[in-house]
Amino acid sequence: MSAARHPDALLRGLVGRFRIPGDVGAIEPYGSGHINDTYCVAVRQAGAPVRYILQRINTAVFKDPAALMDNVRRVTAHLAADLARRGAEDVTRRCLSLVPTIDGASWLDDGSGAWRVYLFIEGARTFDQIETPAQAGAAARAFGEFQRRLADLPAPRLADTIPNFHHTRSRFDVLRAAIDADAHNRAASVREAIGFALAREPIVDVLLRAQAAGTIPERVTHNDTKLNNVMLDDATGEGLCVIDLDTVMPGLVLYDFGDMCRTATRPTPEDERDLSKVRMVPGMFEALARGYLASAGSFLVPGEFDLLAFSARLISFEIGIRFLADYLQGDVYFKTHRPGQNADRCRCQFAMVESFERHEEWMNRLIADLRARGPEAPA
Ligand code: ADP
Ligand code: GN1
Ligand code: MG
Repeated sequence: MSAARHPDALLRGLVGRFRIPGDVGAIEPYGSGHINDTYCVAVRQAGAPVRYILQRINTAVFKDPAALMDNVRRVTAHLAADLARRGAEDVTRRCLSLVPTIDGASWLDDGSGAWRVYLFIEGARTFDQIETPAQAGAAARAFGEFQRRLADLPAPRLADTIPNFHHTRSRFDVLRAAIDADAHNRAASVREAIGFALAREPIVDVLLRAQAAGTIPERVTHNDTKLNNVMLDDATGEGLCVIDLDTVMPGLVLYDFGDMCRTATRPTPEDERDLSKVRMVPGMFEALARGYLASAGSFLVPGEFDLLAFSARLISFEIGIRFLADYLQGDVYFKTHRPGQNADRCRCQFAMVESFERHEEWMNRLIADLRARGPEAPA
């Protein structure tokens, strides 16, 4: 899907329907997410500049926005209450805060889509590409902390906002159907990537089997832990706030750890075309593993520890086959900014799979070592 912006008048009308006092200034597209339409809204309140995030939830992807927003409301309220209880400073910088509509709802449907507003978290930013090992450690620690804090989210079970989201077998079947249909005559241009994918079919069931066997438990997980879904504090570098909560639902911690590895150990953009640059940087992985285990090491069970390194390879593969299937289907899911971008994204993820395959023994040894030292290993 190619990126497009909404008319200014429509956006201003929407902002007027949320509890946003003050004089509304510019409304500009914001961020580089592949799914939702995100805008930054500048407002002057009694002379002070304040910003908000206005977002259109992609309802082609999230078919039940009411259930999704119910999840987001429960999760943000739980995190805010936990922070307040622990006397944290700046609670509204450390978890997302929904701004209600004039009618007191957490979102609205205006016929053009499902819209919501968050307070803009100031003095922090997201990164599309990792720059230092310290960032990898900070991001991973924040995602681990996020999982830990949601462990006691009261019942009922969160809604599955996208059924089978990380069901790698289903993702593989979708790819196979897309190859067979070849509806846009693109298969020939990605022959090598298709061969790479088909040759790795045996890995797609590993986590599903372990879950079915009961060696890894279902937990509340984020499920989209790419690096640009955590805000790092400008002043301290700390992983301040986990964002993009649309896929927070029951899942496996290994999905989260794997996607952190995919995005926070690779020194290039996600669609890098020079594949000689695409690799897992060991120093980044080490910092990431330390950061994650510093916050999550205390609650992981042996079956989870054992598959952490493998999850990096599996999730890089899973996202790679999703990009490949979307390319074959005509770029209907992920936003693209140029032709062939999804094919490039796929090749880049597959280069990461190869890099993780080469380093898996070393990654396993490092994790075993950190595990032996206990959860308090310094990050
Ligand atoms: P998508 O689902 O499309 O990835 P995100 O919710 O991740 O959408 O938002 C896109 C980007 O907007 C983020 O990567 C981040 O840079 C920025 N962003 C989102 N929410 C906030 C917020 N509350 N404060 C500041 N920036 C935000
Ligand atoms: C999408 O929304 P965003 O850009 O954070 C996608 C993830 C993929 C990721 C690949 C709901 O994440 O699953 O891993 O792109 N989100 C959804 O960059 O499909
Ligand atoms: Mg995002």
